[in-house]
Amino acid sequence: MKKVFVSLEYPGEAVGRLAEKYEVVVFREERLPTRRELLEGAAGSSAVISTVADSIDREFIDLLPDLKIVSNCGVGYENVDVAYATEKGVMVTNTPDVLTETTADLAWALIFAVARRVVEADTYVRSGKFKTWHPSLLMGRNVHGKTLGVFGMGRIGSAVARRASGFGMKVLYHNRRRNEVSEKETGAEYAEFPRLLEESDFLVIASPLNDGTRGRFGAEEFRKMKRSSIIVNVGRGPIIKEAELAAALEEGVIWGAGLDVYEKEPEVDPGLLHLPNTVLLPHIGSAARETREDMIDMAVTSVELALDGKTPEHIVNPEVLERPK
Ligand code: 8YV
Repeated sequence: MKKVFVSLEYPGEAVGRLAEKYEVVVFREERLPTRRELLEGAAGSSAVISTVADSIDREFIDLLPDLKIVSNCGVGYENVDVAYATEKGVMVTNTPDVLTETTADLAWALIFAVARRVVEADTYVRSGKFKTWHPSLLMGRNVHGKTLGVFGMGRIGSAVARRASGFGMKVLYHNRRRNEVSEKETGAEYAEFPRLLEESDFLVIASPLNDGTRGRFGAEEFRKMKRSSIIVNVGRGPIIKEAELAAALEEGVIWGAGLDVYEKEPEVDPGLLHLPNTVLLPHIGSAARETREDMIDMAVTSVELALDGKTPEHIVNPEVLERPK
C-alpha cells in the first residue's frame, strides 16, 4: 500500500478520503514537525502534503525514492526545491485560487486596523482607560479616497485592488509584467517602482518571494514613501527587511505597518513588538474555515490524481511530465 504523509492536521474530511486507498500518516501535534520528525514521518512515502514551513529540499527528496508528488497546501511554494523535484521526476502542486479572496480580505483588515488604530483602541477600552470621549482620542487616518499601491498584481493583488473601488480609491500597482486584465477589471494603473513608493498612501505587498522580490523594501525604499503612509504585507516576510522597517516606524519615516508574514517566521523582529503603529498577525492570510477546507481538499485531490497516474490541475512544474518517474 502506498504511503501518504501529511505534515499537519487539517480541518474537514478531505484527508480521510486518502485513508480509503493509502496508508496515511498525519503529524497530529499542534505545532510544526521538527526536521527530524518530518524526515522520519515522511520516510517511504509516495506523496507528501506539506506546508510553507516544511523545507522540501534535496535531502528530503533524496530520502524518499518512491516520492511522486509534493502537494504543498498553500499558494506559495518557495519552501520546495522545485528544480530538484523536477530533476527527480517529482510533481509539485500548490493550492491557488481558493485562498485569493480570503487573503485579500485580510489585507484590508490590516489596512483598516492600522489606519484606524483598531487594535490600540480595543486595548484602550479593555484596559479601563476609556473614561471620557475626546476629539483627539486615537485619531487615525482616512482610507477612503486615498491611493492604494499594490506590489505584486497576481491573483491576490488583483483581489485587493478590486476592493478599493468601494472606497473611492485610486489604485497603482507594480508587477514584473503589466497585468492588463487586472487593469481593465480594477481600473488600476501600472507604476514604476519609485512612483509606487512615492504616491501610495497604503502599499500592500501581495507578491511571491523570489530573487526579484527578496529584500525589495528596506530603509532606502521607506525613505521614498510618504511619512503618512502605511505598508501592509500579506505576501512573504523576506520581501521586507524587517529590522529596517522597525527602525523606519520608530523614527516616523512611515506612519504604520500591518504584517501577516515575517522575515524569519515565526520569529518577529523585537524592534516591532513594542510599536503601537504596527499590527502583527501570525500568518493567518488564508485562515478562514471554509478556505482551509478548500485548500486541503485541493491538496488531497492533487495527491489522488498523481497516485492514479493522472495530472493534477495545479502542477507548478509541468515539465516534470516529460520525465515521469
Ligand atoms: C498558507 C500561504 O496558510 O498559501 C500560502 O502561500 O502563505 C498561506 O495561505 C500557508 O502557506 C500554509 O502552507
